[in-house]
Amino acid sequence: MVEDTEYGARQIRVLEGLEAVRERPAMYIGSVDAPGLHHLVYEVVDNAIDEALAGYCSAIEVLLNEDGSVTVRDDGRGIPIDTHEEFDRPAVEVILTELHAGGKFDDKSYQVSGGLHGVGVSVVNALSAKLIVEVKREGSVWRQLFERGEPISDLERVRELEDTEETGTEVTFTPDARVFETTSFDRSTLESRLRELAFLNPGVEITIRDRRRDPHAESSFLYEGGIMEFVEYLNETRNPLHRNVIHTESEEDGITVEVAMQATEDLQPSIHAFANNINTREGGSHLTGFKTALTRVANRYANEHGLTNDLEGNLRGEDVREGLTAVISVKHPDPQFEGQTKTKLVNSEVRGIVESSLHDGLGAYFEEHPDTAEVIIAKAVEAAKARKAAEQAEELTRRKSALESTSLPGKLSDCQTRDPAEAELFITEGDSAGGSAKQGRDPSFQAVLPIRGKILNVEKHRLDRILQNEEIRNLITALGTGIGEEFDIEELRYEKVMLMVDADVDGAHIRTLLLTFFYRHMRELIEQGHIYATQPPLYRIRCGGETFDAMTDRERDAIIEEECNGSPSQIQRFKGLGEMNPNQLWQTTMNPETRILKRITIEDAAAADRMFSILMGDAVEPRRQFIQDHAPEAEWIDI
Ligand code: 1YM
Repeated sequence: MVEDTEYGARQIRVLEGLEAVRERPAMYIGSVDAPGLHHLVYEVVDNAIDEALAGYCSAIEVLLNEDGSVTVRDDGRGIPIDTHEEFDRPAVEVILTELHAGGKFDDKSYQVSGGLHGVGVSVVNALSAKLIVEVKREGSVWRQLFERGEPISDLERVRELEDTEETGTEVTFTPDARVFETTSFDRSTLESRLRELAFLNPGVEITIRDRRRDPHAESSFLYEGGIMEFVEYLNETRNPLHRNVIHTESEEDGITVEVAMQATEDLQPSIHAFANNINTREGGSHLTGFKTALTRVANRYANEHGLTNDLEGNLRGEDVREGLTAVISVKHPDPQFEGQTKTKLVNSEVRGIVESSLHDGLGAYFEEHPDTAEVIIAKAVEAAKARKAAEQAEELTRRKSALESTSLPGKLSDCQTRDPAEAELFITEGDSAGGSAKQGRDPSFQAVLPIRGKILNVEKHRLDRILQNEEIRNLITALGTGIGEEFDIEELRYEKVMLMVDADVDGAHIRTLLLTFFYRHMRELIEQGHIYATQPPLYRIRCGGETFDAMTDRERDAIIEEECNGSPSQIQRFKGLGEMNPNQLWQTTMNPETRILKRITIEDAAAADRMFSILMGDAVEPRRQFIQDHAPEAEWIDI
């Protein structure tokens, strides 16, 4: 047996060269699109975070350079430069060229970061056209250069340090355009993850500088209060019900558990669970433990103090979580991740550890702060009552739709195919665009559902109220999935659901309302990539018997200049979809051969939550600030 395992391990080792990484990059970093690209930065930053957790590094800098490269720098001990015995090469070279560099590096007991896929910096090297590492250590600066993972120089001493005590590591890499679909880094995507890392690792200062535009544009994140400040940050756009963030912390069997939470007047929960700094979007044992303890402590307190007397039965978990903002962070010496995106924590012992940690911590907090306990329970009781009303309303719609038997909404122009895999639904703004779409479509696989006016803002209403809205009911019936407890993605009637709105502010508002609805009540549709936004052109330009479509003002100018030598024969501006004739609408927006679609994705649930409460919630000031900050770059806001 032992021999077998060793043989297997050696085999794997041989196969897993950096060549394998270049051949199948997605296996190591998830994808070769924008998320995969940004993952490279996180992978390098993770090494610096590990060094901070070991207690040797307090500042990390990320620079977006003008030439498209990224520099990550820390003030830790510097990657070791002495000769690695097994490889007979400098340790730093081994770290950068060997997958999961083995030997003495494996037993880093403090290493809790590790990255989403935990692949290490050699993968970044393999996927970079160029990489430069500079280490300050032992009184000198050492440098080595690489191309596509191969060293193109030895590790060289480049200069002596004035301050011989100075240490640190700096990695500059240029992502390989042969590997990645895009090589341009998005500052706000990086900022959001770096801010999150700063919350999760209190005391570590993380700075990002974008030198591509303004050499001085920089953001710096340093939170001594850790995840308590994370909760305050998430609640800047919400209305807290009590002043202080509740915080509990404990350690058992080398596993640390930390929870921060604050209840708000809002309806949506905003609960984010992390394991070893990784955002476990698919949840897992830590989240389960959290939910169990929260429900149990709330019910016990409520019963002991007679707060649920006018309620039949106990509070349900979802009642207690309504409007709750919480961050759960566990650190585990050997975390196991599973799930579609490897973001579900499956270590089973964690469940009980988190449960008892919060049970004790929150129980004690409630006893010491009865005012806080009471507002939290009162809110949960209110939620329970609304839930019961919603259940009755749902029962009503169900009975109603049963009566109407095959009751697809009258406004839906359905497609002929009954195979969801090839069917598409276009949700259009207003009846006139709906009319054009209905005439312009290919009815064999394209359905059209016009939505009139503004649908209800679901951010501000509970499910019972939402279900009273006819436009929303039509939408739910057309999709076929049901909603709430009954939601079943298997019943989805269309593979692609397209939001087709005008390219103006009203269109953007309707799109945001629809996205809010999907995000809050049918999130799986977004997560599984079923929701798209169509991108109709703004201009049609004619010259020399040819027609060109332009999506932006800049594109229009480029076409006029390059295709029409400065003198087009006609420029048509489409103000709304309704202005296009059915044929134009088909050609520009609906024809799979020529249309441009944008798939809606959720990169970062915490950022998306915040974004939706900023855009759609009650608080006015954050929205004003957001609009002011983003007005110049507006047009499209990614979630
Ligand atoms: C910008 C990226 O990689 N920093 C970094 C990495 C290491 C160390 C310090 C380090 C670790 C140890 C000892 C140790 C790494 N070292 C290794 C290995 N920043 C960045 N800073 N001395 C320095 O773990 O004992 C891997 S990463 F394996 F060589 F020790």
